Amino acid sequence: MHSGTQRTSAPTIPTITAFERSPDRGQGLSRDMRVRWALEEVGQPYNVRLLSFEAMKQPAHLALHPFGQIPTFEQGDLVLFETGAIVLHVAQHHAGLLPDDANARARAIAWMFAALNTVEPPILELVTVRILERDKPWSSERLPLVQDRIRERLVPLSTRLGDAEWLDGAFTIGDLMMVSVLLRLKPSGMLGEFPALSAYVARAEARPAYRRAFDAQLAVFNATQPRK
Ligand SMILES: N[C@@H](CCC(=O)N[C@@H](CS)C(=O)NCC(=O)O)C(=O)O
Repeated sequence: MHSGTQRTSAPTIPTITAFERSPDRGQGLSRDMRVRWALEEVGQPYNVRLLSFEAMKQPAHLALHPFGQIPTFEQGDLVLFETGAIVLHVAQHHAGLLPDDANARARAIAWMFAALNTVEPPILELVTVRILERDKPWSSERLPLVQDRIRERLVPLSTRLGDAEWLDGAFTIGDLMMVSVLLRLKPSGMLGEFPALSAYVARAEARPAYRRAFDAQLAVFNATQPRK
């Protein structure tokens, strides 16, 4: 909860941005999902402003997000971009996603950075090879190299997790971000090589807050589908 700042009015409900029509067809892989999930975990209601690809590159949105991407987070005078920063902000202002103990809190933040800086980059490369570079003549040659780079991250991650429920004690933003990143591997089937990590992801997906966030973003996709 907030401390140290005097509020003259009730805190406003935050607004996040998301794709009007998500390229993943509502599978929960767009990055607004992480922010929705964090907000659901802490019980903070939120509004969503949907954007077309075109609108994301217009000055109005570029004023909020320098790279013209989603998601953004607006609350009162604060405008944030980057999911790591948004999720950390949410966790720092509500109970539930960071431990009280200072060292455990620092470790949870370290796991969040590990998800974003160490595990996500090779996973994004796989998405690039499988989708954006699919038609390139060297794509099939590059694929195994990228898959091996992912394994170099998942083997030690799986070893560290062992048979624990979460990465470091209770569920934290470290788990929320790590699972969000690992979920991007689902379409490739690679997660299946790591039973402990598959079970870890499944445990997170079973959380009621995850389900609510998933259903909310799927409802957006379904609502924007042309009627047959
Ligand atoms: N590092 C950024 C990445 C944001 C990002 O890549 N968003 C994607 C949607 S999942 C996007 O807006 N893509 C469209 C584009 O880059 O033009 C974050 O974590 O917020």
